[in-house]
Amino acid sequence: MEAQKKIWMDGKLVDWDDAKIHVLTHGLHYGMAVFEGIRAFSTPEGTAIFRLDEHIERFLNSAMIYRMDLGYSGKELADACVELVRNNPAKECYIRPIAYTSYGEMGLNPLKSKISVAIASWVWGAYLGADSTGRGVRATISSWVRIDSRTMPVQAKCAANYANSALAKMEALSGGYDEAILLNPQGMVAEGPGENIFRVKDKVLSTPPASSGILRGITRDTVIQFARDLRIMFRRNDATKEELYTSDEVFFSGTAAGIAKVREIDGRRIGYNGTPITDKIAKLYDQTVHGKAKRYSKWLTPVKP
Ligand code: PY5
Repeated sequence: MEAQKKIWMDGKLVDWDDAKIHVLTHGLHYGMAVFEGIRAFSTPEGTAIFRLDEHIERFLNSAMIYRMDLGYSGKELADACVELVRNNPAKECYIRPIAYTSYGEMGLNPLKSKISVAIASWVWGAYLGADSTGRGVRATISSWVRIDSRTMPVQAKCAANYANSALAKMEALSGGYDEAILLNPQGMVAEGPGENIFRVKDKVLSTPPASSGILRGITRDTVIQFARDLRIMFRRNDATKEELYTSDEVFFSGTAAGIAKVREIDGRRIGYNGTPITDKIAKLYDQTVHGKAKRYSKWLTPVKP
């Protein structure tokens, strides 16, 4: 990672190298941290943040679920993201707000800890690599089952959830794949470790419903709105892994990953006859985030002073 200039910490912009925390920070030990992943893109009018309000709303909901009082309003946090990006050199970047239980108490009761909030930004290319926008990535169904909402709230973007994601990711990589696909405890397709998943069968686009135990992705919502506007038939429905294997097209969606094509799942070739629907959506996504689709300019928050 290349250092940027500033990181926002508890209300102030501090120098990149000074954004440090104590090793006994409570959240580091017990996973009590909620975070967001947001991107800023360059547009003809300068750098702009994509769907900032929706990301901040999800951040506040994650904090609320974990009973964390952030001490900042949504507007203050959104303004802090803008201020940070404006003060850092990158024209396109990934933005990571995080709230965590701070240093001071070590017991399992997080309610005794002060909550700290930080926002960092850095340059992050295509999360699943160059193949994700070209010929597609290779995925495998994980032996790890996606966490269940009876165990942890899956809608809260909590650091603890990502232990499950990391296990699936490591297993996929060590098997020679690029990414994992997790099933839920009912055996239905849930999502990737850090991405939602879509499939196309007989010209119908579909994705698992929120009740399948996924994170309700903001990119997922963007794709759903695109499908409506492009008049692509769309359904939210559960799918088994063999329904994925026999799909005409499969792709991941996420802030880090963007629209990432899947070309193979467990040795089964996907997209044999081209990927026209994925390509249409990926193209519109690219135009939208770069401020070249007027209809969606409401989703862009300009960063310029
Ligand atoms: N599902 C999970 C488990 C995720 O972590 C993410 C985002 C998504 C779906 C997609 O959500 P959205 O479209 O709102 O981004 N993952 C983070 C991201 O910034 C972290 C990835 C390392 O993309």
